[in-house]
Amino acid sequence: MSSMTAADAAVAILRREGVTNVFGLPGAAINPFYAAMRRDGGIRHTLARHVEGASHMAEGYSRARPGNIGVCVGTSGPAGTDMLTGLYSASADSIPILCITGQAPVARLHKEDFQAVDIAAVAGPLTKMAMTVLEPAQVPGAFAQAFHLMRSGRPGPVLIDLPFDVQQAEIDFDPETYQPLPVYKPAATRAQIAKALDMLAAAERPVIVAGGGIINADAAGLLVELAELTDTPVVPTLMGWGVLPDDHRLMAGMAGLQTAHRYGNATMLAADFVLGIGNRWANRHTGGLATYTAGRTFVHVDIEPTQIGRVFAPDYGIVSDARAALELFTEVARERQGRLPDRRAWVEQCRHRRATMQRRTHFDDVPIKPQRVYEEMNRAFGPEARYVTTIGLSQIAAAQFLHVYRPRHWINAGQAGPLGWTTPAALGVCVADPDTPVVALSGDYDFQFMIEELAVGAQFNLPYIHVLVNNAYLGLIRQSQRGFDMDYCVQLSFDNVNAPEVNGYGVDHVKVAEGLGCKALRVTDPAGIGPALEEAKKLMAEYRVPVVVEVILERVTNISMGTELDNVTEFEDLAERHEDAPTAVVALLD
Ligand SMILES: Cc1ncc(C[n+]2csc(CCOP(=O)(O)OP(=O)(O)O)c2C)c(N)n1
Ligand SMILES: [Mg+2]
Repeated sequence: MSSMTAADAAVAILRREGVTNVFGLPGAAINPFYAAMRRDGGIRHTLARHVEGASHMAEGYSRARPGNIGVCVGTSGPAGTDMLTGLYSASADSIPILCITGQAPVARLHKEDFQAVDIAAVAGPLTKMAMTVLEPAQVPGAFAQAFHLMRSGRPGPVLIDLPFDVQQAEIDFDPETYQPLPVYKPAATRAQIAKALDMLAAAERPVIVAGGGIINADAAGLLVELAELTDTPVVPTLMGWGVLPDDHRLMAGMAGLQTAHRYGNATMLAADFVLGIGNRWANRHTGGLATYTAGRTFVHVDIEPTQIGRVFAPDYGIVSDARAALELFTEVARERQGRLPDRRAWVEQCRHRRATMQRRTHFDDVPIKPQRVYEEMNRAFGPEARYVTTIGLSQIAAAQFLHVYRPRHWINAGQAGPLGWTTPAALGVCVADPDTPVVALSGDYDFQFMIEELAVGAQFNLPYIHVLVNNAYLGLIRQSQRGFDMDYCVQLSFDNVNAPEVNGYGVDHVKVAEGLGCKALRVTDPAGIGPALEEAKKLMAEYRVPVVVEVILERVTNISMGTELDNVTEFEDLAERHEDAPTAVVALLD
């Protein structure tokens, strides 16, 4: 048994639990923890420019690779409150991150000490555990429990708050014999899986709704196997996008009100049976429940027991980790080979919808129409690209037009959608996986929210390409204000006295990005997008910093969206010939 500070013990546990990277920003109250990290010497620290940025970097880090747990560290008071948005976003999307904060000394917590805030109480509803550790000897147990909780059941974030004197106190702790706690994951039984497969077999037009839980469980391969064994079309959710490649014959498209395909919604509405796995029936996926559920039978598989029946009552619910369920699903389906229904006609109908119901992307207009940007991105980036984005018309159009081929290659703050998320999350992804090309996508407002984090990419040599679609508008809110017949407080345009060349679009993003140490290009002509993306790849390789490609868009383009799966408004011409949607995965049938 050796004596060490509680902060040393905390760092030793981080190492034993596999942590190699943290994202943070020091302050006086967390200095003992930083001193312990320095003594340890084995943890790489990325210095954020805003503490909220550190929390989203941690999210990006967790989302990029199976098993990763991003850690964000800040001092007492405002550092913790800044990280709340990351905790919310992580908990909403079932992502484990560990947030560590400094705190005022225990004896002064109730004295309104400088930067003393009850962060554990504030973070409570956003985490699986939020704890101010008052006894130094509890520190090892608190950290062990944190990792146990983050990995067990529905994954999610934890906050540990360490008072200054608790960090410094000496405790007895033996890192050599420290053992991570067992992880709890409920598993379906054979009888449950057999019943669900009976229901699938009894249906005529089944689909699988594949959610982010499958990606969390690192079980995308098994999902594809189940779809192929039973010949069932798959509708990925926004969080599940990438579980099967977009060019797979059973990819039926995404369903929903915004981030969805016309053919995805049509197939969903034509289905008579839905097997949901690791999904949560998000309202932007279902739209109105009456339309979503009418005439359909539902089986819902989820790791969190209280998720079953939360949004609507399924016909049958199974509490299970997605991997455990899919292992049994594939096993039982394999045993039933030869006795499963022939789905060829239904699969062909789904495929036909995919080949006929496409939106147009090919526009030559100047200013550029957003659809064209995604067409050019499809050309410039192949299956290896990892897309990172958050919210806005930019994100919605990206989901409608981009192609994703692998799990964790669409990294999106699906439920919380915090503006500013994209840049720090992309940096966290770059730290987690420096070998896979990262392409971030932002609207101008999302980009401006946490623009300072670009300096982190320049300082720590985290190269990625940031496509910035600039309409000088809070575009999504402008579009939603049509319902109020207004265009109020949503304009980002102004005459920039230093940059007349931006023609009234306001912020000169190229200059700001360059000022922060990055490379940046601006494109105003659709023919220039492709060459700019190729140039960006070269600049990224040469300078090893983020490269921003700003595309000046037409100010007003409405993007398809609606209120019900059968009531999505199309604003642009639909594709009629292949040349209208030349990068669509399935060639258009005229
Ligand atoms: C912190 C936060 N505040 C407000 C919103 C609401 N919101 C969603 S999209 C949006 C506008 C986004 O503008 P931009 O990033 O330029 O994208 P665009 O829609 O123009 O493509 C706003 C204000 C939000 N998602 N997050
Ligand atoms: Mg905008």
